[in-house]
Amino acid sequence: MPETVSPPRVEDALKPARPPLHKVILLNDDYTPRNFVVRVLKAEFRMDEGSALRVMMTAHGRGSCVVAVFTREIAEEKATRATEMAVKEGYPLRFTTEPEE
Ligand code: TYC
Repeated sequence: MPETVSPPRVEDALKPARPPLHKVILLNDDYTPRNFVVRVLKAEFRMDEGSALRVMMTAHGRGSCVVAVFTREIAEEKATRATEMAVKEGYPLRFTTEPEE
């Protein structure tokens, strides 16, 4: 099939660049109860029970799981708030962020 290459549109040069996105990553540990991880995911990331369970079990099995992507500021804020919920309860549960490739 012949490849179609369109010239860049003039409007594209005038559009603001999209901000780079950052991943919020859930880290596994041996001590935080599964139901607490699910509760944090639902509270901070507005996940339903099924999605929260799936993300929690993925981190549990693989060591970590991407929860969601946001702009850097929002990703850091959510990772900090979610980690603080765990700190308050004395659990080692941690969330980190990293730029999306
Ligand atoms: N591994 C924990 C347990 O067996 C549960 C857990 C899952 C903790 C995912 C953190 O990101 C996590 N109680």
